[in-house]
Amino acid sequence: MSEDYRSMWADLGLDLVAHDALLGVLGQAYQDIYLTQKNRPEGMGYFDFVMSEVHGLRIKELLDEKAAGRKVVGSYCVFVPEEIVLAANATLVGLCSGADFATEEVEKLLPRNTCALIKSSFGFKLGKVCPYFESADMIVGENTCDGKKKAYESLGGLVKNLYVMDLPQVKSGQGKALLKAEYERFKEAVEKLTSVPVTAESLKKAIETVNAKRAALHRLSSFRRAEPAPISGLDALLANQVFFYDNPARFTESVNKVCDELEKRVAKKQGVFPEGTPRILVSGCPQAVPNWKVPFIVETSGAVIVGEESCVGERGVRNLTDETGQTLEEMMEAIVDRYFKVDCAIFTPNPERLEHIKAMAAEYKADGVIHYGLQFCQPYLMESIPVERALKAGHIPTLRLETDYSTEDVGQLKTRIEAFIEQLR
Ligand code: BJ8
Repeated sequence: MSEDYRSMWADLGLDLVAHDALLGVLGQAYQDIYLTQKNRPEGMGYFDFVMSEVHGLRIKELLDEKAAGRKVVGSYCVFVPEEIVLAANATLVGLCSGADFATEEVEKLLPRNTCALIKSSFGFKLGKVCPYFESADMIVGENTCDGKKKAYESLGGLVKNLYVMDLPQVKSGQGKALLKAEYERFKEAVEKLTSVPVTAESLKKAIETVNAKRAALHRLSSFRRAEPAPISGLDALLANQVFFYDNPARFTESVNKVCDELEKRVAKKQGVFPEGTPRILVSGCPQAVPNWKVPFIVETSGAVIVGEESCVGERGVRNLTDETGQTLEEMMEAIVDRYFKVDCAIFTPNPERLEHIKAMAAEYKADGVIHYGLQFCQPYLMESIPVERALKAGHIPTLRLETDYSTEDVGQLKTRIEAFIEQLR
């Protein structure tokens, strides 16, 4: 890493020794998991570059934007509307929450039986190793699951500008009204942060920008329906993960470049794995960078992942925001409509999610579904039981996993995943 980056990280207040250790582990994991894959589309080279610079060049870009007067907003949830952030002249970034860090320190603030994702978000802050967190002018928390909701109370004591967004838990008229009121309140908060009012013009442009990102991922997903699948699940997951970090326009262009290649591969029936490789749909909790544990095990055990029913995946990008609104009010309404459709397990009841899992399994011609649940995540673990029952009743083989970010259970997971894949052949 260049000296420039080191002084940049030091200025951000990172713990350089701990950060070096993190980058070392991350680089090795990327090498072992990603760079050992065969038949990757050439366009994935861009994403390799992004990952190699995820704490370097991208942070420098954000700091340059800040120097030019733009603000940076960090978030942990797909309910935080990027359209509003962009329209107020700020950049939205996802915050690190995909690896264990500073666990001992974290467990002084959070109970041990807190999900790995929440613990990780604290670990990156307490361990001073997330340059996104330290670059952010505002951190947005959201009242989703109980774990996050209560954890933000503690996080508030660690950061200067934590903004907590309330979210509905029921898909009712009242729930939608709450979301609308909260998005209006959020808009005002971001406008106050940036001193830039959201206008019909800026919001229209922002809606188009974010829709284009989502549409590029839709295009990528469409090729994963082909048999043989032209891209690995690991690579597709990486594109979905980079969605939360990269410059939006550049991300869209880079995904579309990969898609151009995939189009040719599909025409030539060129798969990343041989024809007949069992096809898996993964459903459940989000898999944030660098949480590649389960997809790596699946794809080194003789199967290919063809879709992610997840917020880092199709649940997060499935719906586009209607672009026909002309006034600010119409566009805000369209944003509320779009986000209110997200079928996170924090909603009760949440029947749409099961329907989406079934529809995705059919669309992507999945031979089986792996339900990915993070240990102590009540919403998804609770839903996984009726989901498994319903899928099995529909003759869709299903494997329910409960795991965390450690490597302790890799052997056990591999045994269960291999047995499941065997059953699909
Ligand atoms: S919209 S899925 S990104 S809340 S894994 S912290 S649910 S205990 S992440 Fe999520 Fe928004 Fe919903 Fe999506 Fe809690 Fe579960 Fe942990 Fe989770």
